[in-house]
Amino acid sequence: MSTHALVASQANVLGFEDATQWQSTVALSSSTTHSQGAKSLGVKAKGYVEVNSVALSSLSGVTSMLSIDMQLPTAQSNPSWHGFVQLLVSVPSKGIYNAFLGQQELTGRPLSQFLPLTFSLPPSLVTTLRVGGYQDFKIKVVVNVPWDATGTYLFDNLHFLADCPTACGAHGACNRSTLACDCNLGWAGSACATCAAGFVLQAGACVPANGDSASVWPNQFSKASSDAWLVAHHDEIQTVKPNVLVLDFVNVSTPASDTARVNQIFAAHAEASRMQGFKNPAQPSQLQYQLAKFVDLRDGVNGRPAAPAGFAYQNSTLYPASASARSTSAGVDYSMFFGQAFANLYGYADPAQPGRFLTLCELVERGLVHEVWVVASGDVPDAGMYEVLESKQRYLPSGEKIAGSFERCAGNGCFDTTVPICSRSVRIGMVNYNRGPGCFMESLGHGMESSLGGSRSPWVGHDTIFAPMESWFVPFAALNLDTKYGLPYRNLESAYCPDVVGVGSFCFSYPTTTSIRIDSAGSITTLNPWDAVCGNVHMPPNAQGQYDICGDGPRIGPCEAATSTQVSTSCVGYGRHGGPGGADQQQVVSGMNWTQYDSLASDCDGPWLVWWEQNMPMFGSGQTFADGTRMKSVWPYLYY
Ligand SMILES: [Ca+2]
Repeated sequence: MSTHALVASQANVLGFEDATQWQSTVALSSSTTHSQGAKSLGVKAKGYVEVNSVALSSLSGVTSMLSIDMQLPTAQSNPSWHGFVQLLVSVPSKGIYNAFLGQQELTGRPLSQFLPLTFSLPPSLVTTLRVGGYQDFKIKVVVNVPWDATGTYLFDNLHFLADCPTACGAHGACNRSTLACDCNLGWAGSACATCAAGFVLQAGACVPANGDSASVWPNQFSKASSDAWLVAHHDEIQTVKPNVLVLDFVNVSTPASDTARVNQIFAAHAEASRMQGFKNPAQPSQLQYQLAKFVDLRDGVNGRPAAPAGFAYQNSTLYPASASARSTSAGVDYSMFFGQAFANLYGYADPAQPGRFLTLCELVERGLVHEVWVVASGDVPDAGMYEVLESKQRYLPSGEKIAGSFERCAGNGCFDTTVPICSRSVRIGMVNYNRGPGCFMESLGHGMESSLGGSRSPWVGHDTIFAPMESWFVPFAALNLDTKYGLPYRNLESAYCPDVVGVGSFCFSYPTTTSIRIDSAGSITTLNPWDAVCGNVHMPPNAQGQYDICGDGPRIGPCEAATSTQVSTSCVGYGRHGGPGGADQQQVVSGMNWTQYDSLASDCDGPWLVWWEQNMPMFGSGQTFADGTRMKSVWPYLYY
């Protein structure tokens, strides 16, 4: 007879170093693919499987959150459902039987890499586990995956995550990355016990100080971008009327011509913000730009001298760039737009100080200006501007601002560190005076890809700005091709699509309406089914390459029915669940769907973008995520 002392060390069991300390009805194994220690536990799961630990005595390091790393196998029998994992805890001697710690969905998660899954312990369980005096703690991992799964699921590194130094109370949750409390909207402080700036306590709730509801923004309660009111009242906002400060530097143009161009851009957005206006002609415009002021900064006007003889540029001497920046076609100095010299040119008197004028930050903070559109010429070499830049306030998922955290990149550029950071978001775009309204619509579209796309912004990479914006925009704009289709890149712009001189880059084709053939530098991938949903600024769902808004290859003119590729997408049905089993309904589209906007938003990708934006979630569109929660309107988000 032999006896085995039960040597179950907490670290070895929870670290999955020894497969014999776990039991299941399916085969368990040890794998050297691990995220902790030397080994992980392999589970040959199919359907519903339980994996149970041996008994452990009084645990150390107990906190209110457990994390486990899991790796999904590459082969997935059901691409639309990967399953879920649950954790349950038992300590029979303390009267705890299968206490449920939560469930983590696996669908949509990346394959073949360890993912941390976290689970919360109720306070009473934390207390019991900390007090100790038990030898019968067991943890159960429930793995529920497709019935015909073939791969091995790996588990590793089950451990308690550190708690925040202060309890986060009823109005927040501990952020395990920062070990600080993430407060709910309206709440602030280390324990989320006080009202955030802009909110007041009313009947136990923190409500916006400027509290009442309104269907139009800005309004008497809220005027400035990044106002807490916008977040709290988002779903009531039917019409957004942002104030645009237009700065015209083009010596070779006229205010009449440039004002006409600005009005065309306003009109294109008025159309693009009509909810599916292509089929609902009576829908109102939800984005109605307002001209705050047109500031004529040309030479030879407003008492200023004409440009010197032989002046080499089409943009005036006031254009904010040094002589060397202009002669070398470097960038303009954006900080000058924020300085007092330009404040004097804008000409908004400071009511508190006679003779002084408000700076750009002050105009933004008062809600007098939400965007700056610089009308400039790009026809003669000069200091350049980015298509669009934005300084954008970041938010916690709850909608609470992250104090002092601003994303400084948008489109394909970033503000220099010398550019002041206002206390609220501000966007500065460059309108090429000699192009049609579609080109600036494209520039603003790239700004949307950046702010709404957040961590999956297709151009300059950056972090999340506000997670709920990404949640609907990323699938809408086909910025999730790695997780959705297992492609080695997130978006089609990232496929390696070499430029053919004089022809362009066209490496996507559509063998059928439901499939795509991708030629990434000779590496061919065919996907069927394929659904680009609404695509993005450069890539309509039928594009053969970037900028191919008819889906007919090199651009030669208006889209034609005979040559415009037809594809099946769920763009028009996005978030509307009108298809079989609540899926989004698909329909066949081509460039003929948006060629009706050729004259409204002429040039660049304008016609396509009008149709693209019409399909975005907006007031009254009723679009929802799979779990039924509302996809919030795009327009207020632009001024968060
Ligand atoms: Ca391990």
